[in-house]
Amino acid sequence: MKKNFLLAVVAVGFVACNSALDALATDSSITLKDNNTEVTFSFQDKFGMKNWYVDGVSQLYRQQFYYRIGSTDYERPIDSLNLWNITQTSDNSLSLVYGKRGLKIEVSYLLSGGVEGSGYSTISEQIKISNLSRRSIDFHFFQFVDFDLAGEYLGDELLLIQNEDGLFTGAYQRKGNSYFGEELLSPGANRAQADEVYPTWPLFDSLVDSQPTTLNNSAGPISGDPAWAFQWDQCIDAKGSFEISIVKTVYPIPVPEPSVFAIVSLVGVVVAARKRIKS
Ligand SMILES: [Ca+2]
Ligand SMILES: [Ca+2]
Repeated sequence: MKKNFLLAVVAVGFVACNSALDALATDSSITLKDNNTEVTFSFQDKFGMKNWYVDGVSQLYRQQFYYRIGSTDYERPIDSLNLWNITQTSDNSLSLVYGKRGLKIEVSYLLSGGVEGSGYSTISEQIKISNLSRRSIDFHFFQFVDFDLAGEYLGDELLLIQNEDGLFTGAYQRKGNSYFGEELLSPGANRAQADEVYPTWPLFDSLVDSQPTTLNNSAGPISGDPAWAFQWDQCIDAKGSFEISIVKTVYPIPVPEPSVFAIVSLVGVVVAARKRIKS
């Protein structure tokens, strides 16, 4: 009886999975929606997360995750793995399971839009990397993010944040007097790189070339059309796993511009701005 029940559950899950995968064959993206926000996840054009529209304003050009096993191979986007499962239980959530023999990467997204007209929106991401093999693996995980706040690629300033242990725990980006974009990480990344993506994009190129990449730990501040990448270096035990939590938020700058903008004070300004928005 119990066995039959389990078989039934597996069968239902299989049908749902196949249905979602069939849909992907004709439409290689899924768009999440919540309140004032929508964001799109593409599976085949290597843009990953894109088109984060908050009250109709585009804020994110793209985000993609990459991985490398060992120190001599090159990085690959996670969507180069097999897409094993897609689960969407609501308009604002999505879970994707990628894998190949010996490796599974699960990424879950939750979109939390703000009230209409607030300009506020948050995306939470939970990543779980599982080593299915019987040997430990020297695993390297990369995240590439290119915010173009207010839909304009120029005019942004970016600063990456390190904690007292030297781990990178976040990124703050600002567009003049209009918007902040921020990202917080847990655990912090071992390495990072802030770099320009206009008129050339060496950081992005380094993640899609045929050489192993080690980020150079340049944290900014930089201005223009910045982007950043984080790198987690982790030995994952046989049958073990490693999890990463990421929270992104965008919101308008609600206070008059200080007479002299100092990006090093961004953290304090960000906290004040968020309190005002949430109150
Ligand atoms: Ca590379
Ligand atoms: Ca940018």
